[in-house]
Amino acid sequence: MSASITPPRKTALTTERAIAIAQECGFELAGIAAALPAADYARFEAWRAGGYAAEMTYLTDRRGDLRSDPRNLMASARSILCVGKLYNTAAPYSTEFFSVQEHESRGWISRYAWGQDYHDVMRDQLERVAARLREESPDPFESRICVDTAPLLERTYARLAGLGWIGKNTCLINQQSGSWFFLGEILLSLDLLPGTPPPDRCGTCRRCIDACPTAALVPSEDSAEAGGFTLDAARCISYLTIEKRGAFSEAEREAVGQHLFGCDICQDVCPWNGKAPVTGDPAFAAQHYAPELASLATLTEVGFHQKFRASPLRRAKHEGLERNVEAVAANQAAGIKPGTRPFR
Ligand code: B12
Ligand code: SF4
Ligand code: SF4
Repeated sequence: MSASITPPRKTALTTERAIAIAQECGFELAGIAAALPAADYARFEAWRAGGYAAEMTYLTDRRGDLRSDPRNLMASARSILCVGKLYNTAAPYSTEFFSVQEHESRGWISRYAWGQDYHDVMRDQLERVAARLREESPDPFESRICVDTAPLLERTYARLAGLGWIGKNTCLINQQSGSWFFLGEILLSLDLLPGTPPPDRCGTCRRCIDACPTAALVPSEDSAEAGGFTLDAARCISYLTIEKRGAFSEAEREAVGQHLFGCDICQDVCPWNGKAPVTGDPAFAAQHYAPELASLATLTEVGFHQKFRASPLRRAKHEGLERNVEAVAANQAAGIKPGTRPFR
């Protein structure tokens, strides 16, 4: 007669195990934050009340209000598994690239948009993490994946989870990894022990403030800590070239300089990115970063969708990219480079 074997009872999922699973699934950074309202929501309120959200109505209307509590996204949420995914590659920084004269006929696409669309890449990997957590947890649980577009204060919860501090350039910076990483989250109905935010390491540095060509990093009225800077989207090249719809004013057109999509300057100059590690994920290999304008000027609507089907450039739409190409071409013809015409 053979003895029946009882499988060992699974032990409850711990923070350490959840972090290890996230790392095994391709996220270099991971940590846990409590799924509770954060004091930072007041910063978000002050920011949008100050008019710094420009025309991003998804931040100023009721969809923005949902950011007050992560449980608005999933009522049973108890913890947030916050992850960071590196996207840096060995290709040059925009600040170096445009110092070379023969590159002046090109336009800049920002670093985060050189490979595949991170929304898709991160969501697939987060689904794998959620499946692994389910395999290992003795208890059933609810979960919800967020990447960028969900109404969640992603930098706030990533900081609370211990992934980095908020720099004066407003980016989340990690002491070892710099700031070239995307953020994503899984809301969990499990109780996991939260991490601890690291200290601010900007100190007296203000390179990003001084380098921003449009003076978009402005003193923040709600925060005297960390140098107290915030971002005025209406002045930011990233906002103008990605989020803004419709024609540019002359000042906006001059402000974008050589930027076709997004802007990297305030991260290029950051000393914490001086030796930033590069990603090993082929999804983010540089497919394009400083195209000749001529190669984009003749793109049709159909051609745009074929070329950028799986790229973050989809966000600007064909008409947005067309506007940006025309702006950069006009700036090159007039000899306007970023920083030569402050946007004030
Ligand atoms: C709207 C938006 C933009 C806008 C506005 C950016 C901004 N700084 O607010 C524009 C279009 C300009 C933009 C640009 C970029 N973006 Co963006 N964007 C967002 C989005 C959708 C919302 C951000 C938001 O709520 N802004 C309002 C301000 C008030 O919030 P916040 O900057 O997040 O600040 C919060 C905390 O950091 C904290 N906080 C702020 N200051 C301080 C100071 C102290 C001392 C403390 C303790 C806390 C604190 O309180 C704030 C409120 O919670 C997030 C995704 C998300 N769901 O959060 C991505 C996100 C912030 N963007 C991202 C990226 C990659 C970019 C670009 C690099 C893309 C590019 N190359 O062009 C640039 C970077 C420009 C910059 N310097 O921020 C990443 C940032 C990753 C990181 N390591 O920080 C995110 C998280 C998307 C993602 N899922 O990866 N973006
Ligand atoms: S992304 Fe560019 S324009 Fe925007 S704050 Fe940074 S340096 Fe300034
Ligand atoms: S450039 Fe300096 S001040 Fe700006 S985010 Fe980096 S360390 Fe902080």
